[in-house]
Amino acid sequence: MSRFFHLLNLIFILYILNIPPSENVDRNNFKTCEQSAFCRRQRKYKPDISPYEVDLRSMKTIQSGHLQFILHNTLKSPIKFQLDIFTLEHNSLRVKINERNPIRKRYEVEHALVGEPKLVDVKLTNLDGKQVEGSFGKSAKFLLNAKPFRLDLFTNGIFVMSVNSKNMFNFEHYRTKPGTNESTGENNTEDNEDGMWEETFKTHQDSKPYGPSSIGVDVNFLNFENVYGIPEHADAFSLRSTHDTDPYRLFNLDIFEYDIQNPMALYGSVPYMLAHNEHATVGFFWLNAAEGWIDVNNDKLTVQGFFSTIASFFSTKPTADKNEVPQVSTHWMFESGIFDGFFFLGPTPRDIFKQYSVITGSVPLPPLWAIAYHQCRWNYNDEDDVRSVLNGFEKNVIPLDVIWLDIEHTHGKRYFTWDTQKFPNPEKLQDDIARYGRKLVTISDPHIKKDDAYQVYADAKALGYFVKTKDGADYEGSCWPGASMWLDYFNPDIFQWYSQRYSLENYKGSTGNLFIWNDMNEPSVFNGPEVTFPKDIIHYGGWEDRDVHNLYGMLQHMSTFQGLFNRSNGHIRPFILTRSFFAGSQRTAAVWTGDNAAQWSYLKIATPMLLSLSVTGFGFSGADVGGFFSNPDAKLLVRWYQAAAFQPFYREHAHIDTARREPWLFGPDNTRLIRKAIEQRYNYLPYWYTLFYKQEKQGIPPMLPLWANFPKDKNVFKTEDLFMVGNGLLVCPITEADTNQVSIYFPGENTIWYDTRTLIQYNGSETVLINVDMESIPVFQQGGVIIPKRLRRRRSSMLALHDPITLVVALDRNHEAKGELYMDDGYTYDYKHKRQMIYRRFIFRNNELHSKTLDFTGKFETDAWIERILIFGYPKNPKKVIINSGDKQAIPLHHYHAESQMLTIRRPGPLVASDWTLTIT
Ligand code: NBV
Repeated sequence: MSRFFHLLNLIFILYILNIPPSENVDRNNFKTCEQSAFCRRQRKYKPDISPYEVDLRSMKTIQSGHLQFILHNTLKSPIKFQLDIFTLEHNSLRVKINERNPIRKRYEVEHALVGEPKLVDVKLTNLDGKQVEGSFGKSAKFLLNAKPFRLDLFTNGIFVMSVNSKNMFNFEHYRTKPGTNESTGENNTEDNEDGMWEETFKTHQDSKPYGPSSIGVDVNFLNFENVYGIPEHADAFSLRSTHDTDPYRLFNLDIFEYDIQNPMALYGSVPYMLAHNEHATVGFFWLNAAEGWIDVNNDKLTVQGFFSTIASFFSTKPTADKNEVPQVSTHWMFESGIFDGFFFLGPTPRDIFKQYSVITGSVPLPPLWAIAYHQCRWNYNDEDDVRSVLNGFEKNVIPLDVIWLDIEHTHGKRYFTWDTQKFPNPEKLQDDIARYGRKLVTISDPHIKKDDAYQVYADAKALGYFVKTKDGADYEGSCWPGASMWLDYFNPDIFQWYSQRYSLENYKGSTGNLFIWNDMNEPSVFNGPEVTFPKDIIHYGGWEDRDVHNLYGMLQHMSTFQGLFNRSNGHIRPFILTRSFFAGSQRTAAVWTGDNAAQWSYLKIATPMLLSLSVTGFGFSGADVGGFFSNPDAKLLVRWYQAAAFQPFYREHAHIDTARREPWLFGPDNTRLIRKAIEQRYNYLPYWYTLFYKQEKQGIPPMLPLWANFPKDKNVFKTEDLFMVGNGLLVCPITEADTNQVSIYFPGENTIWYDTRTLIQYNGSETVLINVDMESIPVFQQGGVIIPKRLRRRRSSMLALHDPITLVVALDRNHEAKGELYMDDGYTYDYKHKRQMIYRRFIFRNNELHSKTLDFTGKFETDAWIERILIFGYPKNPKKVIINSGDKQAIPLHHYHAESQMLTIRRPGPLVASDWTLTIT
């Protein structure tokens, strides 16, 4: 009894404090590893010696850079596997392992890669018939050990990764069901293990007609202590050891009210992990779209036996007394598919970003407006509501680029339709929105309402376009519209057909100013097992959902992208936001972290979540500002606006049951603070846009962990409360309510950091207590970097397109700095096809600032000019400043502020597109 009252009391206290109990999610709806039969089997597989052996005599060179071997499981002699090794350009290696003569073909992932990876020659050495060594590229090497099967990888002569050194490679071949007539007669007790041929979870039965098919493998990162990636999890950036928890799960799910700091699956899956230490950054990507689980453990490798023969390759020598080096050992388990592993050998962070983007693609340059500020809510109720929100932005002089409509705008959750009571004239509404260069985004979910009067349903039904049950009927489940069906985008005809729903003709009431949000595409099925598809339903090609599950969301948003692309005949860059994603999704959609909550802890976890996404290719991602569930107080909301102003995708969004929270509803002072945060975003847009351009070209995400810029500074390998925007800005979100001081470690020996607000200078390699108030969060510019900004107030980014530029030159200890500026029309593909763009480099050296083109073929008409140059860390008041541009010379006014060491050059005047030199004497 007293316990009961204690609990009631606690709930009451949480209620008055407006703190929901920390456990939101109903975990019983989702499997643990123990409840997922293949995970259970794989996790406990730990033989002393691996039974897998490579027959080195079977080696065939299929072509230069592609070798093939036969691999045996010596405990199951008739079963043979094929091992393919591909040496790839950019210091990368691909290894495939598949059954040689399977009784059923195993699924190989489509749609994720950009194309067929390019091979490079390999130089082979056969070592005593026991090992094969292959050198390729600039500095990469693999060592294949035959008995047992083990693969070691080296970069620049350093031993970095090892596969199956813990003997956990375990490939479940397809087999006939024991007891059936065609049984191969294998006397294998494992075959009768529970969960191999059927599995029940809650009331759902998985029929498993093909039996066990999972694959497990250990991949170990030698001499590393930190690994990152494998989103999506609401967890730490440097992945935690899963010794005492479940493994990290990769299975696209809609987890209602997800908890933070745990390895549960979320909406998207990217089976890609990076490891970083002061010597190298490396990566491992297992291209597999089935359900996956990954154990992570920090342990030590004892350097004896084989490892002592290669001890000279360790980047840190094993200590004599202990004979040990640290390692992160990881154990990967997928339910089906093949082993298709990519090993990226870096060795620098930049190399890694490039290497992964060569394989899966990079985020294409978004339209400029898409990286500006977005206002969303479930729901803006009708046209008047939308207009009044737009007016609010006018009245309060807050810039805005995009307004969003959630599911209630449709006729009963029938996507591609409008609730005509609430939205009688959507075209007119979009034209009005477009008046200031703004856009509308509408939601389009994948569930199709089962209603013969709904054209999309009726047509798809007639064409047989829905995903099928195992018995061949149309699969029916429930979602927002009630009884629903799901399109099978895996079929190219259906993919095309769905994309055509977005044409202006088919999507009545849409205009060229409307863009798309794909939600619920894991897919979320309210009455399905774990709120998604049953694993035994069938997609195009006869594949079970088990094989392809994590691709479903990606295929929907790729098809949406195709639709918007075709709508403008390939002229205008589409914008799609997706909740579900897989490796490769970054090529066609931005992502957000789904249904977070209005709590400080969710603001805090947004940084590690976005960093994990960034380093795995998702440079265009964000979290709902303010938190989706429940109501943020003003302080939390302001802090969220301030942090997200420096995160790639910047959108305020809230649940239908929450109080309205447009920026002006929290009193004039908070309105001012929110305005200021949003304005900061607009001020830095030229910098952001330049970073997004670099991302398209080089795969470098705009939001970065500190180690990406300071790879040798060990103090930042776990940092997740600070992040960088490019190499120029160090950002410290404030994630606690009453903070008036934060302790910040500034990375980089010899680096100077300038507080962007006070211009106080800090030294790298020092930890400093910084005072904080509500005006802004701490943001520092790195000495040595030049950042382009736009400081004029405008209603939207597109209205500022040709506005003048301010250059902020932060000098390093040698009084030097450099930076870049990219510009184009902000919305078409003309920058690609017609080279209508400007890409410039600024260099400050020997008291001169030069502007030069980085791209001689580019040309973009603009009268944008340099309106102001601010130089931080300038040592003295100069006599004179001269600017030379072409045959013109000018002597602009300058002002020196001795205390802050800032030199301001007013209206220097050259056109952004021209070459010029500023000389200070
Ligand atoms: O469409 C309604 C919401 C949407 O606002 C949110 O952003 C999505 O993540 N949607 C989920 C479905 C309902 C969630 C409770």
